[in-house]
Amino acid sequence: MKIKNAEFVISAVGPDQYPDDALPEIALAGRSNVGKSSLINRMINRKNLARTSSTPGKTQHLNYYRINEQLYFVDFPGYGYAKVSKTLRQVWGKMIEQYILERESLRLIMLIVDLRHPPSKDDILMYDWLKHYDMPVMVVATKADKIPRSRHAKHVKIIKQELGMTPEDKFIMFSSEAGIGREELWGYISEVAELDKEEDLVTPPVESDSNEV
Ligand SMILES: Nc1nc2c(ncn2[C@@H]2O[C@H](COP(=O)(O)OP(=O)(O)OP(=O)(O)O)[C@@H](O)[C@H]2O)c(=O)[nH]1
Ligand SMILES: [Mg+2]
Repeated sequence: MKIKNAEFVISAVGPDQYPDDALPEIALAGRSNVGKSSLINRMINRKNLARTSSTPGKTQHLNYYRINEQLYFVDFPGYGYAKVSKTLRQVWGKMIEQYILERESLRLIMLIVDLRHPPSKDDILMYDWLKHYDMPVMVVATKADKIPRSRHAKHVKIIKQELGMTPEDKFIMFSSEAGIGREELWGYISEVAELDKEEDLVTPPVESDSNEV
């Protein structure tokens, strides 16, 4: 995927603010600090378009990023951050639930987990909930650079097992640091968002002047 253009569009607090151009949307869910914003940055090869931080809970709204005028990444607030008040957490939960269940242009939810650790209780709840509603979901296990390659397979197995994934369920190992999995993930996103891969290669036709006054 050739990134021609990537821009932050809006930090939305509710449906009124979601873009209305009906481009396919790819959402990122996962616990706070797992690496959602970093994954977006790696996908578009920009250092800091999506705000990242070592302080968890930084992303608090639905942050929309438009890529190549073709699709949106929608960065969710991370869950499981203890310091955020319960009321605020409930508001977030409602916003995300409503978005996931009602948003027509939503094409894929990437559940981002940490390859180093077994999925958290919240990860399992989230995955079960998404499967229950038959949502298009995939699991991306990130921070793969943090463990030696020889142990990748073992960690992948544990994550798949704990989440109760079946062989048909989509899974990709990733690293925002090292770029592992980037091409594979773009391949899958292009498929689900029905992006025309040829489009990258085709130069837009030059309009002829002859018809102009
Ligand atoms: N080594 C390594 N570090 C990573 C990777 N992905 C993210 N990080 C680090 O993990 C921390 C959190 O990353 P973010 O991308 O901000 O996490 P987030 O999920 O967006 O966090 P919230 O917005 O708080 O929900 C940052 O310090 C990143 O540099 C990765 O693949 N490898
Ligand atoms: Mg973030």
